[in-house]
Amino acid sequence: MTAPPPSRDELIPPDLRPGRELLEEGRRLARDWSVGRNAFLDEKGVACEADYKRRMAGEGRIMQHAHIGFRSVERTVTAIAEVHETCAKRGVGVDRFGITLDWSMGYPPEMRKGSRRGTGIVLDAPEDFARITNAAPAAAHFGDFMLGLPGALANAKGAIAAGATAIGNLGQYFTFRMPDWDDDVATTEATVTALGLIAAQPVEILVHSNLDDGFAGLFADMASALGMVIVEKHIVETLIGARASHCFGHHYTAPRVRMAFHRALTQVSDTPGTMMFGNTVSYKSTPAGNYASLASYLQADVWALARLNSGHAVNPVPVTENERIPDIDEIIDAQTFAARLAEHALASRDLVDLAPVDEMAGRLVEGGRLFASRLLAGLQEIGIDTSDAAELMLALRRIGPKRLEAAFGAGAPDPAAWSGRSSVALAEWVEELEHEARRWADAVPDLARLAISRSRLKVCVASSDVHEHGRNLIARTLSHLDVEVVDAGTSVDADDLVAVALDSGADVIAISTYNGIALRYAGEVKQTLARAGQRLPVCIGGRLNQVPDDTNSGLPVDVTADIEKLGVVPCATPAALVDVLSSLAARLAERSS
Ligand code: B12
Repeated sequence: MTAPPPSRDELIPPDLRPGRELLEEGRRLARDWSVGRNAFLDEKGVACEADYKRRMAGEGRIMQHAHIGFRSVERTVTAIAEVHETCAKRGVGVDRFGITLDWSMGYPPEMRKGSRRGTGIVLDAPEDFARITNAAPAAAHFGDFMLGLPGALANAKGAIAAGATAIGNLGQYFTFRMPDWDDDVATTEATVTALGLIAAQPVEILVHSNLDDGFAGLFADMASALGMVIVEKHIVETLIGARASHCFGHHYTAPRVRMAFHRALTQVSDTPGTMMFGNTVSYKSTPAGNYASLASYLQADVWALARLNSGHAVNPVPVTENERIPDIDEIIDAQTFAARLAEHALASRDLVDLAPVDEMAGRLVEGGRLFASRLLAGLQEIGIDTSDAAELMLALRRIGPKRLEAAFGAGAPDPAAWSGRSSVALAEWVEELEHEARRWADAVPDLARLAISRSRLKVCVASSDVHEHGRNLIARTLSHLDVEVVDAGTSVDADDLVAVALDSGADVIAISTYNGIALRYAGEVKQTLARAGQRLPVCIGGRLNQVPDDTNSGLPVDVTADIEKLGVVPCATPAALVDVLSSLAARLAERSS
């Protein structure tokens, strides 16, 4: 390990229960909680979605996935039925629905009441899960905020009883943190017990892992992301006895990259895939422009599946994704678009030169296997029992993507590189981030840049949730402007952020927020500063919206003006923060002159 390796004691607290014990407890629960039947299983005449996927793949069908979830159960149930029926009338088959649960579902049930809520749906009782799985004869996929969080066991029970046979999202275990919840031992124990319950079921349940929700959105080398597939399969399939089904896509833009990663994935896993997620980070334009991004990634996915149908469904993301939560007709349009595009793509697939795809897939597989073997050997070296699912998972979560990649990455050590190592296949988000940060820094007029550099300013940056790219972009841009960056981290509670900022003597607080809590979070930071008798400038950017408390649509609204009224600076781009730094530098220069 390049940095001093963390010790076993630093990573594994004595009170963590052995994985075998947790799995046994999960297995015992299977006596009372077993897979129920629902509209999808009955209409398709299958025991589980995996069997349906194998059958459809065998018939060469390009399956379709729709992500859906509004605040209320009622609205979500009618929306699922409406999307499925309207599409069916158009000859478009929606095979499965991904249910975007609210992040408060990550808490144990007893903690959800009165807890803060985001933009998603809350399912209180197992019956609620069954209402979803019977809304249409399509598979319900419970991914977000199920496994990997403290509410994992309760959620798994509800989904299993409702006949859901694809349950996720293992990726979130490694990166997601619930506000005001720091007990990752309890989170680990709940998740491993739930995985034991899943593995003991009489029918095959796909344990879904969205790599982009996990470390893949944070690894600089795509070979590390593929290596994580191998590590997660070791945990879920070898140590626990369930089936691991991997999804990727948010961060994969270039058609060659999507096709190569899919090819590489099928060479290290034969479990039917859940879905290839839409390339949502490329949605940076208007709906009309986003249709081009939709076509670009969907066409590549259809070409990949036409070559080897791994059971993954394609996921046409509505073109309003970068604005807010899409509405029903936008979901229907995206599904209709995908079905028609699949026909065109199947007709043009023979024009595609697969050599560059296979060349890249080969590098990813070789690099991924190297990363996985180095990682497991390296953890054994520091005394981690890599045959114990709980211990291995907690060690990975606590070490984190940056240290794992710096220590075990397939590339050669390189201190100038994002992860401290050169990459076998550099992740597109890193290239884009470096380019964007340089562009925003170079856009600052020389005089302002000089003043900022001379005034030795310090900015405390943080993100209020799992979204890191905005925060990383700001940190990188500031370092180009010779501003000292104090990193307060990701998914930080407002009071912890203010504490870090004051302790470090920061001059400004810069927040990146995306989960529809912008006004509430900005307010909490201001109140905490006021309680400490401090008046630091606070800047906030990202998605400045929030779901109004008194709403039934559940869709977030823009809160920029309300944030301004708090005396917090809303920032549409990094330029707004640079303006704050310029005026601060000018005031400091005046004072010292
Ligand atoms: C990438 C992404 C993810 C990744 C994040 C990976 C990572 N490690 O960062 C993953 C897959 C993990 C993810 C998860 C979720 N996501 Co998300 N995600 C996105 C996505 C596609 C891109 C956002 C992004 O990072 N862009 C890159 C940044 C650099 O670009 P930008 O936002 O345009 O930033 C510019 C400005 O805003 C500004 N800026 C940004 N921050 C700051 C800060 C300061 C101080 C300043 C000055 C400027 C500034 O600078 C940039 C250049 O101008 C957006 C959709 C979209 N296309 O925008 C959805 C989105 C943000 N996600 C969304 C949601 C709901 C979620 C989930 C809750 C979904 C779920 N149910 O699980 C979870 C979050 C769970 C959690 N625990 O927090 C919603 C938010 C809804 C809303 N508020 O209206 C969006 C809009 C998608 C949607 N339409 O539903 N997500």
